[in-house]
Amino acid sequence: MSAPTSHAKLLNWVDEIAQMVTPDAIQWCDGSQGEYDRMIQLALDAGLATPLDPVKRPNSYLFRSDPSDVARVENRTYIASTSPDNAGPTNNWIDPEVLKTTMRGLYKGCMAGRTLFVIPFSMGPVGSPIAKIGVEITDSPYVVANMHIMTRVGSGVLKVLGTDGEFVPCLHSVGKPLASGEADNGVWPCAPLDLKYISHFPEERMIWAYGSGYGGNALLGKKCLALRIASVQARDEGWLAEHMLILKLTSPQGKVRFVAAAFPSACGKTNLAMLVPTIAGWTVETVGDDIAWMKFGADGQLYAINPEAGFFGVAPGTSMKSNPNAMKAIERDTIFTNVALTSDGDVWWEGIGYDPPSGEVVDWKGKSWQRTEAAAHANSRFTARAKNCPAIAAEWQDPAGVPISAILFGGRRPGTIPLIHQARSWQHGVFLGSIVGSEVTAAALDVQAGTVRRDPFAMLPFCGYHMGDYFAHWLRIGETPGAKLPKIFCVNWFRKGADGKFLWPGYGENSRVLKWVFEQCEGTGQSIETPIGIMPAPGAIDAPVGLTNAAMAELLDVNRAGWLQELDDVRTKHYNKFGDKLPSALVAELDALQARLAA
Ligand code: OXD
Ligand code: MN
Repeated sequence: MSAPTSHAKLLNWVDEIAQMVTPDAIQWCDGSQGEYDRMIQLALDAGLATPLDPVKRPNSYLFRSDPSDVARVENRTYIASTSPDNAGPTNNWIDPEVLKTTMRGLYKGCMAGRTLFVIPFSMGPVGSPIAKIGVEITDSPYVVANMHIMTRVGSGVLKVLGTDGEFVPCLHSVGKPLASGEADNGVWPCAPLDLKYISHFPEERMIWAYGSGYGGNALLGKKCLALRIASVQARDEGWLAEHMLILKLTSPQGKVRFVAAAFPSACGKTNLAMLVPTIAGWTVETVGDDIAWMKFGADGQLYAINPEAGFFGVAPGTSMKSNPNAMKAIERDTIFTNVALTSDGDVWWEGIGYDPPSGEVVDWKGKSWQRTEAAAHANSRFTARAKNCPAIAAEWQDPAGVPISAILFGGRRPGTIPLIHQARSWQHGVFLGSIVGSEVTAAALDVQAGTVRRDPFAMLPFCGYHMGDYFAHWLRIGETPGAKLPKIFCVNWFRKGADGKFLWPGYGENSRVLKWVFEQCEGTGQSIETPIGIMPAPGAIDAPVGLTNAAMAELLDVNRAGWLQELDDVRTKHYNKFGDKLPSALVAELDALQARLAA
C-alpha cells in the first residue's frame, strides 16, 4: 500500500522503524468504519475477541488479555530525559541512549509475522489550536480499534499535518513476533514483565512502548502523549496538560459553569463527569472524563479541551445506580476488556447492579466462574465512544475549548480531609493540589492497593518531568498577567465514620457539593473561613435524605490533630523528596497552615 502522505519526516520515520521491526506488511490507517471492522475481524480470526450478542450489545466485543498484562506498569514506565534531574524523584529515569540501545535490541524483528499499522491521530478536535498530532506505529489490531474510539484517526489528520507539520512519533509493539506459520491462536500477545518498557523521551517528544498490549501502556495517545509528553510541552509553552475530567454544570436558571477535576486513577472521574444530579433543576453534562488541556484565552480565562474522543472506563462498580450515562454509552459499539461473559452473550462485572443470568459465567481469565474469585478483573475496562454518551455536552468538540470556573482536587481519603474546602488563593490551591493523597486502586499493577500514597495533582504516574518544576509551573500560571483564574477546591467523597462505613452517599448526591462550588464561583455561596481554607457555612450544603446532622458535621469537621499529622507527613515524607526544586511558596503555605491549625 502506498503511503497517503508526502510528509518526508513521517515517511522516513516509518521506513526506519519498518527496517528495524521487519513486519510482513505495512498498513496506513484511514480511521474508516471498514478499517475498524477489519481490525475486529483480525482479532476474531486470531481468537482474541468474542462477539457479544448482537441484539443485547450491538457491534460490541469482549477481549481477554494475558493475566500478566492487565494494567499500567508504573515500574516499567520510564522518563528518559538527558539528565536525571529532568525526570525527578517521582519518575523512573534512565539514560536515553542506554534505553534506546536496549529497546532497539528488543524491537529488532519484533513485528515478524505481523502487520505494521501506521495510525495518524489527533488529540483534540482535528485542526483545533489546542490539539496535538501523534502517529502511532503498532502491530496490534486491538490497539488500532481502540485508538479509533479514543482518538480521531485518519486522513483528516494527515491533511492537517501537511508536508512538514509537527507530530509525536509513538512506537508500539506487543513484543511477540510470530514464526512462519505461527498464529496467536487465542493467546493475548505480550512480552514478560521484565521486558516491558513504556518509554518517554521528553526532549525529543517521542514515545517507545514494548511488550504490553493493554490500556495506557499501548494506546499511546492517552497517558503517554496527552499527559507525559504534553505536560512537558505545556511547561515549555505556558499551558496545562492535566489528569482531569471536565464537566458542564447548569443551574436551574440556565447559567452554565465548567468545572475540571483531578482525581487519581479509578477514584470516580468518569462517574463525576457523567453525574445525574439529585437536586432539582440542575444538570451535569460531560466534556471529558480523564484528561484536560487548558490554555488561556484572549479574555484571560483558562479554556479546556478534552483531547480524547472516547472513554476507557473502569467497569467494576459501574451500574445504572452509580453511572447510568456510562451504562447507556456502552450499550453498543463498545470494546470490553477483561470483564466476564454471561450465558446469554452479554458482559457482567462485580457491582453492575444485578446478578448474572443463570447458566455458565466465563470469568476474565476465560474459565468457568466458580464464584470464589472476582469474575471481572478489578481493572477491567470498557472503551466507548464519547458521542454515544447521552450526557455528552454540546461543546465537547468545540475547538476553542470551554472556560473553566473551578478546579477540584480529590482522592480516596478515609479520614481527616473534609467533604469540601476551598483554597484561599491560587497559591494555596497549588499547595492543596501538591499534597493530594489517595488510597491506591487497581489501575496500576505494581503499587500496593489499599495504602494511601501522595499523588500530587493526580499526576504522579503521568508527569513527564520533575514534579518540583511542575509545582513551579502551576505557580507561574497563577502569575499570568490578566489571568482570570479558576477557583480551586479540594473534595473527598470517601470519608468514613467510626463504623468504617462511608459517611457520604456520593454519586448523584455529589451534585450538592457542585452546587456550592457553583455558588462560590457566582459569589453567592454561604461560606466560613477555617484554618484549612474556605468551607460551606452550616446548612449551605443541603444534606441528602437520610444523612444525619451529625454525619454532615463530621463530613465538614476540621480535624486539627489529623491535619497536623497530615502536614507532618507532607513535610517529612513528601515535600522532602523534591530538594531545592520545591518552590518556597509551597513551604510557606505549609508553614502558614500549620501555624493556623496550632493557633
Ligand atoms: C486511566 C488511569 O486509565 O488513570 O485513566 O489509569
Ligand atoms: Mn486516568
